[in-house]
Amino acid sequence: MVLNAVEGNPAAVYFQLAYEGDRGLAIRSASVEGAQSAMIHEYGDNQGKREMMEALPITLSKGTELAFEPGSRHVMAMGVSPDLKPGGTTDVTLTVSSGKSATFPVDIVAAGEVEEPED
Ligand SMILES: [Cu+2]
Repeated sequence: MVLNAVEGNPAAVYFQLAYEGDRGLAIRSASVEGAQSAMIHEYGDNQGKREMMEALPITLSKGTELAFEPGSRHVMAMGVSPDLKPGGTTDVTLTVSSGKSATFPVDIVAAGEVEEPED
């Protein structure tokens, strides 16, 4: 999770995901411990401008591997607590269409430690 250079602005969360379940499903929502809300974002074209938008449901089937990475899909965390500091960790939870969820820890880093796309 990369904190925003401006405290209180959204932070972006990046990770690799591999799905090995037999049943196909879709990621419905994300939440981040210590953030008031979270959304899954991807980049799309808006009248010739590349910008972030809410992602369509992400489908998973056995063997799916996905990268949440700068310039691509990511979890955007809004209302991040000042208690989340570089060097710490927090938990990300992904909830899927069946209602099941998976929670995993992510490292927290300061803005600028991961290359972000230009706005
Ligand atoms: Cu975003």
